[in-house]
Amino acid sequence: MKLIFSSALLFFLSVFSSLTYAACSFDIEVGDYLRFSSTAMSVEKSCGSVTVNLKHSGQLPEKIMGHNWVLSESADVQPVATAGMSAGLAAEYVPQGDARVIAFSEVIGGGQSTSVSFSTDGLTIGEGYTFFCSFPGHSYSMRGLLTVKA
Ligand code: CU1
Repeated sequence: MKLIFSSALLFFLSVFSSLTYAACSFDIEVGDYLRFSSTAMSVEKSCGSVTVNLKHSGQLPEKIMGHNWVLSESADVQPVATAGMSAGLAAEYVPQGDARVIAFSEVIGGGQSTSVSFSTDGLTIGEGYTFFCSFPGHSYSMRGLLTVKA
């Protein structure tokens, strides 16, 4: 009886965790520090569209401790971040019209929230994607892996 209960519990836990882990909508929090609340995301290609809700729970303004959420192929993070630095805050620290940028949110400061939605059509299962903050100097520590499942 105890074994059946444990198995049922494990089953529900695994269903629950797979539901929360490979989702189509994500809440990510940032603050007055260089870290995302999540460093790994798993999306399903069948989502069609994925939404990332970014919340800055700090107090510093965007000019000093701004954060955004940018997605590119992992190999493109460094060149995109460098180009974003030149683009400046008015361009959300993202190079305009750059095909290497798959999705990006605006830069927000303390107390602000934003969200970005993007299509999963252009994402390839098994490809390495990285999300990062393109505010100057942040991409080294503010980054995480995005995995695409079927
Ligand atoms: Cu940042």
